[in-house]
Amino acid sequence: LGRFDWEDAFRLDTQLEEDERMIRDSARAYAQEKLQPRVIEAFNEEKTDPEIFREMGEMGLLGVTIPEQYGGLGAGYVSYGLVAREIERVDSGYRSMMSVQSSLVMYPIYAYGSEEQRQKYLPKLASGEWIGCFGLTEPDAGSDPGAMKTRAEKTDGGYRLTGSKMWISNSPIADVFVVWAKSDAHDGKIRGFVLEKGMKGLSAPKVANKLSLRASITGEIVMDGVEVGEDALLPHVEGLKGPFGCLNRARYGISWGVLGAAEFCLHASRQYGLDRKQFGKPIAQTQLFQKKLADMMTEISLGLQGSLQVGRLMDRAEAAPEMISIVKRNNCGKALEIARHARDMHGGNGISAEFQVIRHMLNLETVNTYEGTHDVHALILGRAITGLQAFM
Ligand code: TGC
Ligand code: FAD
Repeated sequence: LGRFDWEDAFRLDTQLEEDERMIRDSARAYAQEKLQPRVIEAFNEEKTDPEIFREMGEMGLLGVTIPEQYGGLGAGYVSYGLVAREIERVDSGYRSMMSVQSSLVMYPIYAYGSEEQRQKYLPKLASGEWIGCFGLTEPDAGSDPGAMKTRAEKTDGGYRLTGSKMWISNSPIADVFVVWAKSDAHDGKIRGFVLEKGMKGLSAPKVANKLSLRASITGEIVMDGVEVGEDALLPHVEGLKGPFGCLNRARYGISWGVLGAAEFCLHASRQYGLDRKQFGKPIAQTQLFQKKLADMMTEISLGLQGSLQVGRLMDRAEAAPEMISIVKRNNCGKALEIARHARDMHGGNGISAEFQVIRHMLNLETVNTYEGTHDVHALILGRAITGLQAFM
Protein backbone atom coordinates (compact mmCIF):
# COMPACT_ATOMS: atom_id res chain seq x y z
CA LEU A 1 0.00 0.00 0.00
CA GLY A 2 1.16 3.51 -0.76
CA ARG A 3 2.23 6.10 1.76
CA PHE A 4 -0.03 9.12 2.20
CA ASP A 5 1.31 12.69 2.25
CA TRP A 6 -1.33 15.26 3.22
CA GLU A 7 0.77 18.00 1.60
CA ASP A 8 0.71 16.23 -1.78
CA ALA A 9 -2.28 13.89 -1.60
CA PHE A 10 -2.32 12.71 -5.22
CA ARG A 11 1.47 12.94 -5.73
CA LEU A 12 1.43 15.88 -8.08
CA ASP A 13 5.18 15.96 -7.71
CA THR A 14 5.55 12.63 -9.51
CA GLN A 15 3.35 13.84 -12.37
CA LEU A 16 5.73 16.67 -13.23
CA GLU A 17 8.74 16.67 -15.54
CA GLU A 18 12.17 17.40 -14.12
CA ASP A 19 12.32 20.88 -15.76
CA GLU A 20 8.87 21.71 -14.34
CA ARG A 21 10.02 20.79 -10.83
CA MET A 22 13.10 22.97 -11.25
CA ILE A 23 11.08 25.99 -12.38
CA ARG A 24 8.64 25.45 -9.49
CA ASP A 25 11.46 25.19 -6.95
CA SER A 26 13.19 28.33 -8.12
CA ALA A 27 9.88 30.26 -8.13
CA ARG A 28 9.20 28.98 -4.61
CA ALA A 29 12.65 30.02 -3.36
CA TYR A 30 12.25 33.51 -4.86
CA ALA A 31 8.71 33.93 -3.51
CA GLN A 32 9.58 32.79 0.00
CA GLU A 33 12.92 34.61 0.25
CA LYS A 34 12.11 37.89 -1.51
CA LEU A 35 8.33 38.39 -1.56
CA GLN A 36 7.18 36.89 1.72
CA PRO A 37 9.29 39.25 3.92
CA ARG A 38 7.79 42.40 2.36
CA VAL A 39 4.17 41.43 1.72
CA ILE A 40 2.60 42.34 5.07
CA GLU A 41 3.89 45.90 4.90
CA ALA A 42 3.10 46.21 1.18
CA PHE A 43 -0.51 45.19 1.78
CA ASN A 44 -0.94 47.30 4.92
CA GLU A 45 0.58 50.40 3.33
CA GLU A 46 -0.98 49.75 -0.13
CA LYS A 47 2.47 49.93 -1.75
CA THR A 48 3.55 48.31 -5.02
CA ASP A 49 7.30 48.03 -5.50
CA PRO A 50 8.11 48.24 -9.26
CA GLU A 51 11.46 46.61 -8.47
CA ILE A 52 9.56 43.33 -8.12
CA PHE A 53 9.13 43.26 -11.93
CA ARG A 54 12.91 43.51 -12.36
CA GLU A 55 13.47 40.73 -9.83
CA MET A 56 10.88 38.48 -11.47
CA GLY A 57 12.45 39.22 -14.85
CA GLU A 58 15.87 38.22 -13.58
CA MET A 59 14.41 34.96 -12.23
CA GLY A 60 12.80 34.20 -15.63
CA LEU A 61 9.28 34.42 -14.19
CA LEU A 62 7.91 36.90 -16.78
CA GLY A 63 6.78 35.33 -20.05
CA VAL A 64 7.40 31.74 -18.97
CA THR A 65 5.69 30.41 -22.14
CA ILE A 66 7.15 33.01 -24.55
CA PRO A 67 10.01 31.68 -26.76
CA GLU A 68 13.56 32.35 -25.61
CA GLN A 69 14.41 34.41 -28.72
CA TYR A 70 12.11 37.12 -27.31
CA GLY A 71 13.47 36.88 -23.77
CA GLY A 72 10.95 34.36 -22.45
CA LEU A 73 11.65 31.00 -20.87
CA GLY A 74 10.16 28.90 -23.69
CA ALA A 75 8.57 26.58 -21.12
CA GLY A 76 5.09 25.02 -21.10
CA TYR A 77 1.78 25.93 -19.49
CA VAL A 78 2.22 23.53 -16.57
CA SER A 79 5.41 25.41 -15.65
CA TYR A 80 3.54 28.71 -15.93
CA GLY A 81 0.84 27.36 -13.61
CA LEU A 82 3.39 26.15 -11.09
CA VAL A 83 4.98 29.62 -11.02
CA ALA A 84 1.56 31.24 -10.44
CA ARG A 85 0.91 28.83 -7.55
CA GLU A 86 4.21 29.70 -5.85
CA ILE A 87 3.80 33.46 -6.22
CA GLU A 88 0.16 33.42 -5.06
CA ARG A 89 1.12 31.27 -2.06
CA VAL A 90 2.55 34.62 -0.88
CA ASP A 91 -0.04 37.02 -2.30
CA SER A 92 -2.61 37.17 -5.10
CA GLY A 93 -1.49 40.73 -5.88
CA TYR A 94 2.06 39.63 -6.70
CA ARG A 95 0.66 36.87 -8.93
CA SER A 96 -1.54 39.48 -10.61
CA MET A 97 1.50 41.61 -11.43
CA MET A 98 3.20 38.58 -12.96
CA SER A 99 0.23 37.19 -14.84
CA VAL A 100 -0.86 40.51 -16.38
CA GLN A 101 2.68 41.04 -17.67
CA SER A 102 2.96 37.46 -19.00
CA SER A 103 -0.49 36.50 -20.27
CA LEU A 104 -2.18 39.81 -20.95
CA VAL A 105 0.69 41.95 -22.29
CA MET A 106 3.49 39.71 -23.59
CA TYR A 107 1.15 37.05 -24.98
CA PRO A 108 -0.92 39.37 -27.24
CA ILE A 109 2.20 41.13 -28.50
CA TYR A 110 3.72 37.72 -29.26
CA ALA A 111 0.59 36.11 -30.73
CA TYR A 112 -1.02 39.08 -32.52
CA GLY A 113 1.89 41.50 -33.00
CA SER A 114 4.18 42.22 -35.93
CA GLU A 115 7.79 41.08 -35.83
CA GLU A 116 8.82 44.70 -35.13
CA GLN A 117 6.42 44.89 -32.17
CA ARG A 118 7.75 41.60 -30.79
CA GLN A 119 11.36 42.77 -31.05
CA LYS A 120 10.60 46.17 -29.59
CA TYR A 121 8.55 45.16 -26.57
CA LEU A 122 9.03 41.53 -25.56
CA PRO A 123 12.66 41.50 -24.33
CA LYS A 124 12.14 44.59 -22.16
CA LEU A 125 8.87 43.18 -20.76
CA ALA A 126 10.58 39.83 -20.09
CA SER A 127 13.37 41.50 -18.13
CA GLY A 128 10.91 43.64 -16.17
CA GLU A 129 12.58 46.83 -17.43
CA TRP A 130 9.18 47.76 -18.83
CA ILE A 131 5.91 47.17 -16.98
CA GLY A 132 2.77 46.36 -18.95
CA CYS A 133 -0.98 46.60 -18.42
CA PHE A 134 -4.09 45.35 -20.24
CA GLY A 135 -7.13 47.56 -20.73
CA LEU A 136 -10.37 45.77 -21.54
CA THR A 137 -12.83 46.63 -18.73
CA GLU A 138 -14.62 49.99 -18.77
CA PRO A 139 -16.82 51.71 -16.19
CA ASP A 140 -19.93 50.52 -18.06
CA ALA A 141 -18.53 47.32 -19.59
CA GLY A 142 -17.19 44.70 -17.17
CA SER A 143 -18.72 41.26 -17.64
CA ASP A 144 -19.91 42.44 -21.05
CA PRO A 145 -16.73 43.74 -22.73
CA GLY A 146 -18.47 43.76 -26.12
CA ALA A 147 -20.32 46.87 -24.86
CA MET A 148 -17.09 48.90 -24.67
CA LYS A 149 -17.23 52.56 -25.70
CA THR A 150 -13.55 53.18 -26.41
CA ARG A 151 -13.12 54.15 -30.08
CA ALA A 152 -10.22 54.25 -32.51
CA GLU A 153 -10.80 56.75 -35.34
CA LYS A 154 -8.68 56.59 -38.47
CA THR A 155 -6.28 59.50 -39.00
CA ASP A 156 -3.81 60.16 -41.83
CA GLY A 157 -0.91 58.22 -40.36
CA GLY A 158 -2.70 55.98 -37.86
CA TYR A 159 -5.45 56.22 -35.25
CA ARG A 160 -6.89 58.49 -32.55
CA LEU A 161 -8.07 56.69 -29.40
CA THR A 162 -10.73 58.05 -27.08
CA GLY A 163 -12.26 56.36 -24.05
CA SER A 164 -11.55 55.17 -20.56
CA LYS A 165 -10.71 51.85 -19.00
CA MET A 166 -11.38 51.00 -15.36
CA TRP A 167 -9.88 48.59 -12.82
CA ILE A 168 -6.63 48.07 -14.70
CA SER A 169 -3.86 46.18 -12.86
CA ASN A 170 -0.43 47.89 -13.06
CA SER A 171 -1.70 50.87 -15.10
CA PRO A 172 -0.40 53.75 -12.90
CA ILE A 173 3.17 52.40 -13.15
CA ALA A 174 2.94 50.97 -16.67
CA ASP A 175 5.25 51.77 -19.58
CA VAL A 176 3.29 49.70 -22.12
CA PHE A 177 -0.51 49.66 -22.45
CA VAL A 178 -2.29 46.96 -24.48
CA VAL A 179 -5.78 48.45 -24.98
CA TRP A 180 -8.83 47.21 -26.85
CA ALA A 181 -11.04 49.61 -28.82
CA LYS A 182 -13.75 49.55 -31.49
CA SER A 183 -12.10 50.69 -34.68
CA ASP A 184 -14.01 52.77 -37.26
CA ALA A 185 -11.59 51.67 -39.96
CA HIS A 186 -12.42 48.00 -39.30
CA ASP A 187 -16.25 48.14 -39.39
CA GLY A 188 -16.39 48.94 -35.66
CA LYS A 189 -14.69 45.64 -34.79
CA ILE A 190 -12.60 45.36 -31.62
CA ARG A 191 -8.87 45.77 -32.28
CA GLY A 192 -5.82 45.82 -30.01
CA PHE A 193 -3.40 48.75 -29.79
CA VAL A 194 -0.08 49.13 -27.98
CA LEU A 195 0.30 52.54 -26.32
CA GLU A 196 3.28 53.91 -24.45
CA LYS A 197 3.64 55.99 -21.32
CA GLY A 198 4.06 59.69 -22.07
CA MET A 199 1.84 59.78 -25.15
CA LYS A 200 -0.16 62.99 -25.32
CA GLY A 201 -3.69 62.53 -23.93
CA LEU A 202 -2.82 59.29 -22.09
CA SER A 203 -3.07 59.12 -18.30
CA ALA A 204 -3.51 56.36 -15.70
CA PRO A 205 -4.76 57.60 -12.32
CA LYS A 206 -4.63 55.18 -9.40
CA VAL A 207 -7.77 53.63 -7.92
CA ALA A 208 -7.34 54.35 -4.21
CA ASN A 209 -8.70 52.65 -1.07
CA LYS A 210 -8.91 49.09 -2.32
CA LEU A 211 -9.45 46.71 0.59
CA SER A 212 -8.33 43.74 -1.51
CA LEU A 213 -5.19 43.12 -3.60
CA ARG A 214 -3.50 46.08 -1.91
CA ALA A 215 0.03 44.97 -2.88
CA SER A 216 -0.90 45.28 -6.57
CA ILE A 217 -1.58 48.76 -7.89
CA THR A 218 -4.78 49.26 -9.92
CA GLY A 219 -5.82 52.27 -11.98
CA GLU A 220 -7.78 53.70 -14.85
CA ILE A 221 -6.55 54.30 -18.38
CA VAL A 222 -7.83 57.59 -19.74
CA MET A 223 -7.40 58.16 -23.48
CA ASP A 224 -8.25 61.68 -24.48
CA GLY A 225 -7.67 61.64 -28.24
CA VAL A 226 -4.36 59.73 -28.05
CA GLU A 227 -2.72 59.82 -31.52
CA VAL A 228 -0.80 56.71 -32.50
CA GLY A 229 0.84 55.54 -35.71
CA GLU A 230 -0.21 52.56 -37.82
CA ASP A 231 2.52 50.59 -36.05
CA ALA A 232 0.54 50.67 -32.75
CA LEU A 233 -2.17 48.36 -34.14
CA LEU A 234 -1.85 44.63 -33.34
CA PRO A 235 -2.23 43.41 -36.91
CA HIS A 236 -3.07 39.75 -36.49
CA VAL A 237 -6.38 39.64 -34.59
CA GLU A 238 -9.83 41.15 -34.83
CA GLY A 239 -12.91 40.86 -32.60
CA LEU A 240 -13.46 39.75 -29.01
CA LYS A 241 -11.44 36.61 -29.60
CA GLY A 242 -8.33 38.85 -29.35
CA PRO A 243 -8.73 39.74 -25.67
CA PHE A 244 -10.33 36.36 -24.90
CA GLY A 245 -7.29 34.54 -26.29
CA CYS A 246 -5.22 36.35 -23.63
CA LEU A 247 -7.81 35.79 -20.91
CA ASN A 248 -7.78 32.03 -21.56
CA ARG A 249 -4.13 31.97 -20.53
CA ALA A 250 -4.47 34.28 -17.55
CA ARG A 251 -7.56 32.47 -16.25
CA TYR A 252 -5.75 29.14 -16.50
CA GLY A 253 -2.80 30.58 -14.52
CA ILE A 254 -5.20 31.91 -11.88
CA SER A 255 -6.64 28.41 -11.45
CA TRP A 256 -3.22 27.29 -10.17
CA GLY A 257 -2.47 30.51 -8.36
CA VAL A 258 -5.50 30.49 -6.07
CA LEU A 259 -4.63 26.97 -4.95
CA GLY A 260 -1.26 28.32 -3.76
CA ALA A 261 -3.14 30.83 -1.61
CA ALA A 262 -5.45 28.03 -0.41
CA GLU A 263 -2.46 25.84 0.45
CA PHE A 264 -1.04 28.65 2.56
CA CYS A 265 -4.36 28.82 4.41
CA LEU A 266 -4.46 25.03 4.96
CA HIS A 267 -0.90 24.93 6.27
CA ALA A 268 -1.42 27.94 8.53
CA SER A 269 -4.69 26.54 9.94
CA ARG A 270 -3.19 23.12 10.60
CA GLN A 271 -0.23 24.62 12.46
CA TYR A 272 -2.47 26.98 14.39
CA GLY A 273 -4.73 24.09 15.39
CA LEU A 274 -1.77 22.04 16.61
CA ASP A 275 -0.35 24.94 18.64
CA ARG A 276 -3.54 26.40 20.09
CA LYS A 277 -5.09 24.62 23.06
CA GLN A 278 -8.65 25.11 24.33
CA PHE A 279 -10.59 22.89 26.72
CA GLY A 280 -7.31 21.21 27.61
CA LYS A 281 -6.37 19.92 24.16
CA PRO A 282 -5.17 21.21 20.78
CA ILE A 283 -8.10 22.55 18.75
CA ALA A 284 -6.75 20.35 15.90
CA GLN A 285 -7.93 17.42 18.01
CA THR A 286 -11.59 18.38 17.64
CA GLN A 287 -13.84 16.83 15.05
CA LEU A 288 -15.07 20.08 13.53
CA PHE A 289 -11.54 21.43 13.08
CA GLN A 290 -10.39 18.22 11.42
CA LYS A 291 -13.39 18.18 9.10
CA LYS A 292 -12.48 21.66 7.90
CA LEU A 293 -8.86 20.62 7.30
CA ALA A 294 -10.05 17.51 5.44
CA ASP A 295 -12.34 19.60 3.22
CA MET A 296 -9.53 22.04 2.46
CA MET A 297 -7.03 19.33 1.56
CA THR A 298 -9.60 17.51 -0.59
CA GLU A 299 -10.57 20.57 -2.65
CA ILE A 300 -6.94 21.64 -3.12
CA SER A 301 -5.88 18.16 -4.24
CA LEU A 302 -8.76 17.79 -6.71
CA GLY A 303 -8.26 21.32 -7.99
CA LEU A 304 -4.57 20.75 -8.68
CA GLN A 305 -5.35 17.64 -10.72
CA GLY A 306 -7.87 19.58 -12.82
CA SER A 307 -5.45 22.40 -13.52
CA LEU A 308 -2.67 19.96 -14.34
CA GLN A 309 -4.86 18.19 -16.91
CA VAL A 310 -5.94 21.50 -18.50
CA GLY A 311 -2.28 22.59 -18.58
CA ARG A 312 -1.22 19.37 -20.32
CA LEU A 313 -4.00 19.94 -22.91
CA MET A 314 -2.90 23.57 -23.36
CA ASP A 315 0.63 22.40 -24.06
CA ARG A 316 -0.81 20.26 -26.85
CA ALA A 317 -3.09 23.13 -28.05
CA GLU A 318 -6.13 20.95 -27.25
CA ALA A 319 -7.71 22.85 -24.34
CA ALA A 320 -11.20 24.32 -24.85
CA PRO A 321 -12.13 27.64 -23.16
CA GLU A 322 -14.88 25.84 -21.22
CA MET A 323 -12.27 23.64 -19.54
CA ILE A 324 -10.53 26.81 -18.41
CA SER A 325 -13.84 28.17 -17.10
CA ILE A 326 -14.29 25.02 -15.00
CA VAL A 327 -10.92 25.33 -13.27
CA LYS A 328 -10.93 29.13 -12.97
CA ARG A 329 -14.41 29.16 -11.48
CA ASN A 330 -14.15 26.15 -9.21
CA ASN A 331 -10.64 26.76 -7.90
CA CYS A 332 -11.35 30.44 -7.17
CA GLY A 333 -14.61 29.60 -5.40
CA LYS A 334 -13.03 26.82 -3.36
CA ALA A 335 -9.94 28.89 -2.49
CA LEU A 336 -12.14 31.73 -1.25
CA GLU A 337 -14.16 29.32 0.89
CA ILE A 338 -10.95 27.79 2.26
CA ALA A 339 -9.59 31.25 3.15
CA ARG A 340 -12.84 32.16 4.91
CA HIS A 341 -12.65 28.94 6.96
CA ALA A 342 -8.97 29.58 7.73
CA ARG A 343 -9.88 33.02 9.03
CA ASP A 344 -12.49 31.48 11.31
CA MET A 345 -10.18 28.67 12.50
CA HIS A 346 -7.64 31.26 13.68
CA GLY A 347 -10.23 32.80 16.00
CA GLY A 348 -9.49 36.42 16.91
CA ASN A 349 -5.96 36.06 15.57
CA GLY A 350 -7.55 35.40 12.21
CA ILE A 351 -8.26 39.07 11.73
CA SER A 352 -4.65 40.09 12.38
CA ALA A 353 -2.37 40.95 9.46
CA GLU A 354 0.41 38.96 11.15
CA PHE A 355 -1.41 35.65 10.66
CA GLN A 356 -1.99 36.50 6.97
CA VAL A 357 -5.12 34.43 6.34
CA ILE A 358 -7.44 37.45 6.25
CA ARG A 359 -5.19 39.03 3.60
CA HIS A 360 -5.59 35.95 1.41
CA MET A 361 -9.34 36.00 2.07
CA LEU A 362 -9.64 39.64 1.04
CA ASN A 363 -7.48 39.13 -2.04
CA LEU A 364 -9.46 36.12 -3.20
CA GLU A 365 -12.63 38.22 -3.28
CA THR A 366 -11.05 40.08 -6.21
CA VAL A 367 -9.71 36.94 -7.87
CA ASN A 368 -13.17 35.38 -7.75
CA THR A 369 -14.45 38.48 -9.61
CA TYR A 370 -11.81 39.44 -12.15
CA GLU A 371 -11.13 37.55 -15.37
CA GLY A 372 -14.81 36.60 -15.49
CA THR A 373 -16.85 36.43 -12.28
CA HIS A 374 -17.79 33.11 -10.68
CA ASP A 375 -21.30 33.46 -12.10
CA VAL A 376 -20.19 34.53 -15.59
CA HIS A 377 -18.13 31.33 -15.82
CA ALA A 378 -21.23 29.39 -14.70
CA LEU A 379 -23.07 30.95 -17.65
CA ILE A 380 -20.27 30.04 -20.07
CA LEU A 381 -20.58 26.45 -18.83
CA GLY A 382 -24.39 26.58 -18.81
CA ARG A 383 -24.29 27.64 -22.46
CA ALA A 384 -22.00 24.71 -23.27
CA ILE A 385 -24.30 22.26 -21.49
CA THR A 386 -27.62 23.52 -22.89
CA GLY A 387 -26.71 25.26 -26.12
CA LEU A 388 -28.70 28.24 -24.81
CA GLN A 389 -27.03 31.51 -23.92
CA ALA A 390 -28.33 33.18 -20.77
CA PHE A 391 -26.20 36.36 -20.66
CA MET A 392 -28.81 38.63 -22.17
P1 TGC B 1 -19.35 35.56 -27.44
O1 TGC B 1 -20.44 35.83 -28.43
O2 TGC B 1 -19.43 34.39 -26.56
O3 TGC B 1 -17.95 35.53 -28.21
C1 TGC B 1 -17.51 36.62 -29.03
C2 TGC B 1 -16.33 36.15 -29.84
O4 TGC B 1 -15.25 35.80 -28.98
C3 TGC B 1 -14.94 34.39 -29.14
N1 TGC B 1 -14.66 33.85 -27.82
C4 TGC B 1 -13.49 33.33 -27.47
N2 TGC B 1 -12.36 33.16 -28.14
C5 TGC B 1 -11.33 32.61 -27.50
N3 TGC B 1 -11.40 32.24 -26.20
C6 TGC B 1 -12.52 32.40 -25.48
N4 TGC B 1 -12.56 32.08 -24.20
C7 TGC B 1 -13.64 32.97 -26.11
N5 TGC B 1 -14.88 33.29 -25.70
C8 TGC B 1 -15.51 33.81 -26.77
C9 TGC B 1 -16.16 33.79 -29.78
O5 TGC B 1 -15.84 32.63 -30.48
C10 TGC B 1 -16.62 34.90 -30.66
O6 TGC B 1 -15.77 34.93 -31.80
P2 TGC B 1 -16.32 35.40 -33.25
O7 TGC B 1 -15.16 35.23 -34.15
O8 TGC B 1 -17.47 34.46 -33.53
O9 TGC B 1 -16.77 36.81 -33.07
O10 TGC B 1 -19.18 36.87 -26.57
P3 TGC B 1 -20.14 37.58 -25.59
O11 TGC B 1 -20.04 39.04 -25.85
O12 TGC B 1 -21.51 36.95 -25.59
O13 TGC B 1 -19.36 37.24 -24.23
C11 TGC B 1 -19.93 36.65 -23.21
C12 TGC B 1 -18.96 36.36 -22.03
C13 TGC B 1 -19.71 36.59 -20.76
C14 TGC B 1 -18.52 34.94 -22.13
C15 TGC B 1 -17.71 37.22 -22.03
O14 TGC B 1 -17.96 38.49 -22.38
C16 TGC B 1 -16.87 37.12 -20.77
O15 TGC B 1 -16.07 36.21 -20.60
N6 TGC B 1 -16.98 38.13 -19.85
C17 TGC B 1 -16.07 38.26 -18.74
C18 TGC B 1 -15.18 39.43 -18.99
C19 TGC B 1 -13.79 39.23 -18.45
O16 TGC B 1 -13.33 38.14 -18.17
N7 TGC B 1 -13.07 40.32 -18.31
C20 TGC B 1 -11.72 40.25 -17.85
C21 TGC B 1 -11.02 41.57 -17.94
S1 TGC B 1 -9.27 41.44 -17.76
C22 TGC B 1 -9.02 41.15 -16.14
O17 TGC B 1 -9.88 40.98 -15.35
C23 TGC B 1 -7.61 41.12 -15.73
S2 TGC B 1 -7.33 40.93 -14.04
C24 TGC B 1 -5.79 40.35 -14.18
C25 TGC B 1 -4.99 40.26 -12.97
O18 TGC B 1 -4.77 41.30 -12.30
O19 TGC B 1 -4.48 39.13 -12.73
P1 FAD C 1 -20.30 43.52 -13.39
O1 FAD C 1 -20.11 42.96 -14.74
O2 FAD C 1 -21.09 44.75 -13.26
O3 FAD C 1 -20.92 42.39 -12.46
C1 FAD C 1 -21.54 42.67 -11.20
C2 FAD C 1 -22.29 41.41 -10.74
O4 FAD C 1 -23.29 41.06 -11.71
C3 FAD C 1 -21.39 40.17 -10.64
O5 FAD C 1 -21.81 39.38 -9.55
C4 FAD C 1 -21.66 39.42 -11.93
O6 FAD C 1 -21.44 38.02 -11.81
C5 FAD C 1 -23.13 39.73 -12.15
N1 FAD C 1 -23.53 39.63 -13.56
C6 FAD C 1 -23.07 40.36 -14.61
N2 FAD C 1 -23.67 39.97 -15.74
C7 FAD C 1 -24.51 38.96 -15.41
C8 FAD C 1 -25.40 38.14 -16.16
N3 FAD C 1 -25.55 38.25 -17.48
N4 FAD C 1 -26.11 37.20 -15.48
C9 FAD C 1 -25.97 37.05 -14.13
N5 FAD C 1 -25.14 37.79 -13.38
C10 FAD C 1 -24.42 38.74 -14.02
N6 FAD C 1 -9.94 44.45 -16.12
C11 FAD C 1 -9.06 44.63 -17.13
O7 FAD C 1 -9.45 44.82 -18.28
N7 FAD C 1 -7.72 44.63 -16.90
C12 FAD C 1 -7.19 44.45 -15.66
O8 FAD C 1 -5.97 44.44 -15.49
C13 FAD C 1 -8.09 44.26 -14.56
N8 FAD C 1 -7.61 44.17 -13.29
C14 FAD C 1 -8.49 44.18 -12.24
C15 FAD C 1 -8.01 44.30 -10.94
C16 FAD C 1 -8.88 44.38 -9.86
C17 FAD C 1 -8.35 44.58 -8.48
C18 FAD C 1 -10.28 44.28 -10.09
C19 FAD C 1 -11.25 44.35 -8.94
C20 FAD C 1 -10.76 44.15 -11.37
C21 FAD C 1 -9.89 44.12 -12.47
N9 FAD C 1 -10.37 44.09 -13.79
C22 FAD C 1 -9.49 44.26 -14.84
C23 FAD C 1 -11.81 44.17 -14.06
C24 FAD C 1 -12.55 42.85 -13.88
O9 FAD C 1 -12.27 41.98 -14.93
C25 FAD C 1 -14.04 43.17 -13.75
O10 FAD C 1 -14.23 43.77 -12.49
C26 FAD C 1 -14.89 41.92 -13.90
O11 FAD C 1 -14.83 41.42 -15.23
C27 FAD C 1 -16.36 42.18 -13.52
O12 FAD C 1 -16.85 43.33 -14.13
P2 FAD C 1 -17.61 44.46 -13.28
O13 FAD C 1 -16.74 44.81 -12.13
O14 FAD C 1 -18.02 45.53 -14.20
O15 FAD C 1 -18.88 43.73 -12.67
